[in-house]
Amino acid sequence: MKKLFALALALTLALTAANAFALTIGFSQIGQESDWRTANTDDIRSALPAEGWTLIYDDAQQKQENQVKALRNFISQNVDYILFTAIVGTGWDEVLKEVNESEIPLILMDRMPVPETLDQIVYAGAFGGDFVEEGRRMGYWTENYLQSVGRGEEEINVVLMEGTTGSAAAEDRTTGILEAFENYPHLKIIAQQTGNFTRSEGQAVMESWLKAHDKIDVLLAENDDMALGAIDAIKAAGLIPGVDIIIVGCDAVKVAHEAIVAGEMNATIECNPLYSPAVIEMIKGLEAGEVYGRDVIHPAESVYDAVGGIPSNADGSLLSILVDDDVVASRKY
Ligand code: GYE
Repeated sequence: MKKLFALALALTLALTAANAFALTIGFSQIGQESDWRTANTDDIRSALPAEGWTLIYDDAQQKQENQVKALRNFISQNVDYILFTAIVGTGWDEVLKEVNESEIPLILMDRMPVPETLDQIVYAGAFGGDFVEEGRRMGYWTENYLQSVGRGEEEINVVLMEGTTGSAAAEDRTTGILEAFENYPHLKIIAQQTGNFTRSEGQAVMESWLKAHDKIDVLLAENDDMALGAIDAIKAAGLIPGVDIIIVGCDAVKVAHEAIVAGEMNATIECNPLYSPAVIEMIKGLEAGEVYGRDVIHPAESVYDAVGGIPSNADGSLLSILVDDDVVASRKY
């Protein structure tokens, strides 16, 4: 009898332990607009199931209403956690209230809802890039590079290609760029338009700018995909990308590194999409009863370029890293 009891106890304990980790996680992704997004999706979709967890993945195809539907589906399926990236900042109050009412822990990743919404909701944790700082780095890198090539006094025409309108990544990067530019009146933004974070729209917007403006000195693209699309347009117009027009991207995806080595792009500001180690650690912590703060946790990020050593932040302490073949080979995304 004693033996039987011990066996039953051991079995119960084993089942409880197994159950503690048999988690189901709903992941509402925004779409597949860029290399950054592909890396982010692949990372989560491979690492979470590798923990033995079930991942329910939903691709909203760039539509906010699809994300709202996905969140409601996760609630009705009573998943254990919801992992959520907000395609744009506003329009979430109602559905996130429903998530909170369901008491399913919410983990925010990448693009955040606007602060007014964040203030009203409960979330277990948040991970995302420091997009304002990334924008500032685009601005400071540009000025310090121009100074390094003796163009610090010249009137410079800049075109600013923005990401998806209303998204935290685009709005905040623009804020950061404009903040840095305030210090440098010789940098003039002559055109500013969205390329929606895609290569094809980046190409189309650049084509129209090249027709409308005789002198474009610098392109700031809020992601690398748009920069790469613009490079195609610049070549088609008979100009030399990276030489006739200085090109600064954001994300630091592998293809951008290759373009830098090829001399067609000048710099890219890093934005790390690989959140799975942090997300997994947080879920395990939450399972063990830990509590996390409400501040968005930012990964450490660098700046990469074709020359190296360019001061890339407000106090000049962050120096760009020169991209060579070894750096390209070491890129994970
Ligand atoms: O920079 C861009 C993607 O939200 C940080 O979205 C992300 C941005 C990234 O489409 O390439």
